[in-house]
Amino acid sequence: EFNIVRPKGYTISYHANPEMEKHHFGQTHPMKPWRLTLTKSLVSAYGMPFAMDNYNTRAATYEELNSFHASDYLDYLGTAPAEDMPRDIDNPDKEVRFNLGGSDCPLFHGLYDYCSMSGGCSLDAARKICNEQSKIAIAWGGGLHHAKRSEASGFCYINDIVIAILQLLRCYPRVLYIDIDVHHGDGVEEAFFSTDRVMTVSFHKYQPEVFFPGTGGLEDNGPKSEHNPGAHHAINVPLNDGITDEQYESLFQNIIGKVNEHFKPSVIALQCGADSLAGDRLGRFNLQVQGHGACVAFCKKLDLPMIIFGGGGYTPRNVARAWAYETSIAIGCQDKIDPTIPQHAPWREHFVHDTLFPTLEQILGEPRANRNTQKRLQEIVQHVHEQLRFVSH
Ligand code: V1P
Ligand code: CA
Ligand code: ZN
Repeated sequence: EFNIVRPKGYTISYHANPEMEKHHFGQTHPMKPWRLTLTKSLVSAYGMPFAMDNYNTRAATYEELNSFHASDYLDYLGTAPAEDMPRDIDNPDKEVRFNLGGSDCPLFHGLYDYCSMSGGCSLDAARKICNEQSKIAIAWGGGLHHAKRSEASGFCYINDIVIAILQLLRCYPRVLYIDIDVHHGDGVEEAFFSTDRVMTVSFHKYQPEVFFPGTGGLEDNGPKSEHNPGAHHAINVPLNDGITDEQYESLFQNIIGKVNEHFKPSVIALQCGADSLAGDRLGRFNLQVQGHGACVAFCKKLDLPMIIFGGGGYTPRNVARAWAYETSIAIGCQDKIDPTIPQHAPWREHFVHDTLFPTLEQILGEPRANRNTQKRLQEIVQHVHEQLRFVSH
């Protein structure tokens, strides 16, 4: 039924590597690669693969990872032995190199393969956008925004987004990076601090010393040294607990609409971390599948080529709901989708409620208190507009 006629130039592609999903960070670790399997099975149960080009992606090569990451870091990542217990609990004194082996970034079996597969997934998506074989390329296995050139951070070892954007920069003059994960997209922001060809915009919960990673204040807009073309090209939207769909959508559309007018991107890289949804194990917001998806729909309306990445998301059933719905938005069949999860969907019972759009009451019982005042949200919009006066292409 979703085998709709696709006008030339509107191909949607779905990039995934089923081998990636078999890796485990450890029993108590929040990151569950299996959520990608759950997402794919829901996408398939809805028949969406008929409306897309579907690719089983390869692992990125060492040279490709090396386009961003330092050789000594990659070499260590490739040879560090897997540990069966997180180091800081088991034996706290053992040396930690490159922030590898702590509880956030454990050394698990097949780590290097997992990282290169995530990189390959996003890089394949970027190549399809570069050669114009896809208008929108979906890479739910990517979106690992915290990884630095020589350091793992916050469950991220390889920054597949930076690698994909470096590829886009070979073919497009300007890339707009948007990050709706509940965490600050610090690794991507830092990687492009000194260029005006990439603008980064992250929406996140901000509470330094309390909430990871603690960076991304409203006034942090890139180093303002005299000759830095990248100054003003980092936009941060720091939020408090409990933001609602209505507030988030209005903020997102206002800010991204203005950024689009000033920066005039040639391509969009959208990180869709699903930990900004209500009921996430790590997140603090009250977003529903509809509000999260509205961000994707708004970006699609800008009618630019786009890569859609995954990212965080620690309540797998809600991750699968959001990413399946967002896949339908990319295809353009969201209005035809049956809100009841198909009878034949694998793991149907896992969803608890049989709908794609559970209410806040169904997800949470009692919604989290909303600590975002309209006054503060207006101040944020005001500051962003002022920053954008420095940006004109
Ligand atoms: O808060 C921290 C560090 C550990 N403390 C010393 C500070 N880490 C967070 C990391 C969150 C990473 C999010 C990644 C992403 O943006 C992209 C994929 O979503 C953390 C948290 C937390 N509640 O913030 N680590 C853990 N929880 C954790 C819990 C159990 C086992 C291992 C890690
Ligand atoms: Ca974010
Ligand atoms: Zn996150």
